[in-house]
Amino acid sequence: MTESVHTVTGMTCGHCASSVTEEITKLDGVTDVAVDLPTGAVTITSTTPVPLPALRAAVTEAGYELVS
Ligand SMILES: [Cu+2]
Repeated sequence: MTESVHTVTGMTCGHCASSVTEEITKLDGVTDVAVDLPTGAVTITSTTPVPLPALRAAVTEAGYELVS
């Protein structure tokens, strides 16, 4: 298992968090996504490391921006 922490901007409520979670969960190998709304920290647990371009695309698809 791999765990990585990223920062997503633009999320303001639980609905935002669940949109981001839903899109990231669709990525290959992702088993868990945890969003900390106040900080925008997104912790992703996956069986293999998630490629950054794929992660960025998923966050963009949800309507937010991956900053790190
Ligand atoms: Cu929202």
